[in-house]
Amino acid sequence: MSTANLSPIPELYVSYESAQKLKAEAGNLISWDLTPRQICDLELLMNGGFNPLKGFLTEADYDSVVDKMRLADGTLWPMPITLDVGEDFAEKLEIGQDIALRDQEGVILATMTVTDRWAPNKALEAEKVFGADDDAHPAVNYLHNQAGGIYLGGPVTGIQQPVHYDFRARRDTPNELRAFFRKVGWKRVVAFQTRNPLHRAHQELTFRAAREAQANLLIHPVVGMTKPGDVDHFTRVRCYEAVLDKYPAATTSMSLLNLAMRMAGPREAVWHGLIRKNHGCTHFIVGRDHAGPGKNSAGEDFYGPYDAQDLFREHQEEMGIEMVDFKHMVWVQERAQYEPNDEIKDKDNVTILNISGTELRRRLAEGLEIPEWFSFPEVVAELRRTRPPRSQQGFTVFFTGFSGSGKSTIANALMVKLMEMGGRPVTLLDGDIVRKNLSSELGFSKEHRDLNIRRIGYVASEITKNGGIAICAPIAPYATTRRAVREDIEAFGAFVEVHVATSIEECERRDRKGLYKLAREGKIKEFTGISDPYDVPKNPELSVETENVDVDSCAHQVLLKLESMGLIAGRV
Ligand code: PPS
Repeated sequence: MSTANLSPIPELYVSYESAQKLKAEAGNLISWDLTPRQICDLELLMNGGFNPLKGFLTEADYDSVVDKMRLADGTLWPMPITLDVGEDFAEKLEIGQDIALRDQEGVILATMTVTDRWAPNKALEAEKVFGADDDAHPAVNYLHNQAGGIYLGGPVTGIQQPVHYDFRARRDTPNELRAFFRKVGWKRVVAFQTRNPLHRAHQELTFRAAREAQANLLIHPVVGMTKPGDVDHFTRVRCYEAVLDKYPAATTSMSLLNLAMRMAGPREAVWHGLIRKNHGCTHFIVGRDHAGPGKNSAGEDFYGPYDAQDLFREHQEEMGIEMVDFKHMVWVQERAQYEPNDEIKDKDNVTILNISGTELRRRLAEGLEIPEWFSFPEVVAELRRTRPPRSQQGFTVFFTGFSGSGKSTIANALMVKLMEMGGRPVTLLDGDIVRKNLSSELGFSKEHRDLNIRRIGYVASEITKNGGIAICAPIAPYATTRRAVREDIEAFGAFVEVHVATSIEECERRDRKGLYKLAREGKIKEFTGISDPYDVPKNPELSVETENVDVDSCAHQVLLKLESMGLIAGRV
């Protein structure tokens, strides 16, 4: 019967005195401003959550992890933990040089000796680690569209933990948890990883897992980075706190983990297991489609539903943490209790009820009832507070199309119609208005266009977050940038992409501003559709034709779409 070895594990921090000295010296080093994901990784490197790693992976370790889930010395490690930087920054460095790693406010958290610098084969990393080089996978999208082109590797010296102002008492380092388990005498602990609010089915399955493993229970939610679109961690932690009261305090505890998830399914499950082992746990619950990233660009699942359990089982002995497989719990109405779906013998004679994540989101979005058997009233109240019905949430309508396609005209008409309806403030971020007020220094290179669109996206996401309606009408020629903006906005409300599909020939024929003529004469360079690319949207929420259709009808089509999406109701 496995019990935990709860002696402290190595951290990368130096003593308080050394840290003060090092911090002063590090002020003179070239410094790298860490991205939010890198801050999460660094925290777990420094506090031993990623033990046995001693820093960001070297090239040899990276190659080996990508290829066979092992460090170069053969130790099992499934996830490349790499420090990605831009080429300009990488070029400034000498091998062997120390750099300072700063958080986003400029606080020095650590130093790193750069022993390795290389340009990774990202397509290979995507294939091997995430199973496909497909941007529909959130981590592959991150790899190609957000991560820098160069990786730096080398040992890290920890100066201080990243600062968290929220839920401080609920965050524990591996050694703090180990000390807690020692103190309360918990020798067997089963960890439950989650990125979702907990409902009654989760409570039942965690009870069962603890009973099966004869272990205490650690609810160990991820509060670092999860899947884009997830419920924000502030709401989730308030939900967890409400549910925690329903567990016996003597056998259950909760701690928050500042992990940046990759949604890498099977490899992620093994990684999660190793992290929990480092936090002093002996058992780990692995569910169906653990850390699943959703569908690929062909509409199919990236991984098989039990791939994660299979890979975990294969390695659990070596990992030193045992898997408890997650049962799919369903509500049996006649017996008024949750039971594992595959253990119900009298399926024909009983009523089996279940509400999927998608169905729950729909009910919240439409303000429909959420039954008592499904969740706890406190959890539902929290979720309703942050997710009011769609008709009361903010949203963004994002028009895209060629210059002169009619974006601004339709956007203006839509704005007036929405203002006539009332209820929510409406802001128009038209291409020309934005270029005048937010982006006056920018031109039309890819870099500048992207910056322009990211700025629009940022403002629209703030408007959406605060319950308003943002109408954007730039050209926005690049699909990856539009996707990035969509992700930023969907964290707070709906993103409605409207392709104003006027052909380039028609736009040129209209040539309202006389710009096409100038572009043809070569007097305007990089002109979209003439001498610069435009990625036609593949799956916009709506595509409007403007040839032989009046503006009022086009704007009305958008209104109908908004209505069908539940974003506007009879009386707002
Ligand atoms: S982008 O690509 O989204 O940043 O462009 P946007 O901010 O919407 O600006 C487009 C307007 O700028 C004028 N203009 C050009 N468009 C495309 N290519 C080039 N090189 C260019 N130079 C100037 C043009 O009038 C666009 O106006 P709209 O409102 O789209 O008709």
